[in-house]
Amino acid sequence: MRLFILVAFFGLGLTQYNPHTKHGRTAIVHLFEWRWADIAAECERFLGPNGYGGVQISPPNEHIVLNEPWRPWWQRYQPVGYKLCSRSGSEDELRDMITRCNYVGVNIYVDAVINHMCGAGGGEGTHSSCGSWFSAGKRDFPSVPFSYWDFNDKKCTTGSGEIESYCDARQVRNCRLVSLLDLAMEKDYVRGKLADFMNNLIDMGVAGFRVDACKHMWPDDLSAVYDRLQNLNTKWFNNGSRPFIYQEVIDLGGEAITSRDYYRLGRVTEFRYGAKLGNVFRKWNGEKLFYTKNWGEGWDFMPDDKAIVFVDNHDNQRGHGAGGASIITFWDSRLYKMAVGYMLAHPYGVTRVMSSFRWNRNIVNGKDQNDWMGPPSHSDGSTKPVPINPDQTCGDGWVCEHRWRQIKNMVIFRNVVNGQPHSNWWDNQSNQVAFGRGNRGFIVFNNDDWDLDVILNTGMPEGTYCDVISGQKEGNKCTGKQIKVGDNGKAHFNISNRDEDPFVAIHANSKL
Ligand code: QV4
Ligand code: CA
Repeated sequence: MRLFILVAFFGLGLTQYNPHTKHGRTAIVHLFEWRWADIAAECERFLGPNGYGGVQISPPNEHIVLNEPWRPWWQRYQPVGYKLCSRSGSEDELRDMITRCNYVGVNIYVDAVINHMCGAGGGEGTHSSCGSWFSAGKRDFPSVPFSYWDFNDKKCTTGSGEIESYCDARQVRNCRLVSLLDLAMEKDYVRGKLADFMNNLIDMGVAGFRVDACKHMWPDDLSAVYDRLQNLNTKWFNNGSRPFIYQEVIDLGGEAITSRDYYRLGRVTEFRYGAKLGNVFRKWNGEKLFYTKNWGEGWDFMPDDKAIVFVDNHDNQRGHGAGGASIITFWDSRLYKMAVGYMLAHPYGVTRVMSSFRWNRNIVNGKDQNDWMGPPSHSDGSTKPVPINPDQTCGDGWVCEHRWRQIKNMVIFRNVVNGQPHSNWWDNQSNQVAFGRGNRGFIVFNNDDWDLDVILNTGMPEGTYCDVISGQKEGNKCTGKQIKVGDNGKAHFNISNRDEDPFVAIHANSKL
């Protein structure tokens, strides 16, 4: 009984670490800059049926609208207020999306921009996504309302009012990040407005929040806001469920602020994960795939139960934020499929898959001149819908990595092996490795410049399995390679380094 009470108590208290995904689903996808109407359709026609647990959406609240540059994607990281109309659609469309996704068991996580409002140079007028008037110069946002005394201008001690050094925690949290007007979050009034905004979304049925720019907010201020959040809507979630919180903190070491400062509040983005995995698959800095035998905490990443992991995100895929050149994106699709496959096969962390739009990448001296470009849009700046081609890929510049067969099938793999231990590791002391997940799944990578030809212990029951990378099981047929596992659990793998995708994955549900 005592144990039960203890478990029940912690079970409730700790649920901000739990994504509350349904039906044993384990991965979420960031549908970057998608319209609400398209996300609703995607939940029903693709994400639900293929076992995606949730969607991270772009910021849903009112944001600045910029002409120079023309409608950059990052205008949505410059809030003007908390009305719920944005480049992705209206409040009604947002509500409809949340409901329809919930009906098919796909959660919605909101990107919450609460550290700041728009840039100091954002001007004055109604150039905002719902048409609300504001004045950046006067620090006046009447639709909230926020005014001069709700900002940190006086508290920041740098000459420019900007963050000048990341070695000084007070600057990082009280000064302006790239000129963005910094909110005075120690104020009860400001905390209340932020909590109201988030509670409104909880009422509508969202499952949690990706909290933007947490490095720039004091953990105690964040804690005060989170404490005011209601439990999740019981129409969709268990009684007493706390909103899932994952906090954006870019910690690659060497700064005053660390990820650790935020563990007690919720999960935290593990940016070392994608940076290191990029080095490993690119074979930079002498990295080799076989060094990943102790991938996860063994690589000095944060504790497993605190981490949210991803290969790339909307910033570092275009040189924003940090993480640098090693980050692998859809532009390097062959490596990308392997890296995402590795992430999804490995038990560490809550996993997030990126889904991007293409832009006219133009790198000059290491910097992309077009890193600002917004999503595929009409000439009036409105975002284009996501058309689905007959072969199930997306059109009009939407990349839809989450629909790529190899990635989609690895999301299913992760669900099938959920809860199983990392097992049956094998490597060739170079860039060929294999591992299993108990007796439910097995994956083999060949990232060397020669063929792999080896008999391995898979830990799987005897049978013929369909490789879900080169193809997939369709009815009783396999459209890809077939792998025969003997009664001793052993199987023969042959992966040419010239294969379209030099890796193979089998799982309990791909058995023929
Ligand atoms: C510019 C200059 C300033 C100058 C100002 C004058 O850079 O020095 O003072 O003009 O007006 C955009 C522009 C930026 C501009 C700024 C304000 O890129 O040049 O300032 O707007 O007008 C995104 C983009 C930013 C963008 C911002 C707001 O990445 O480029 O800034 O949106 O539109 C750190 C943080 C981390 C952050 C990361 C990018 O610790 O938290 O940088 N990541 C998150 C989001 C990210 C977002 C923000 C935070 C801000 O993931 O997408 O920034 O909400 O590592
Ligand atoms: Ca701040």
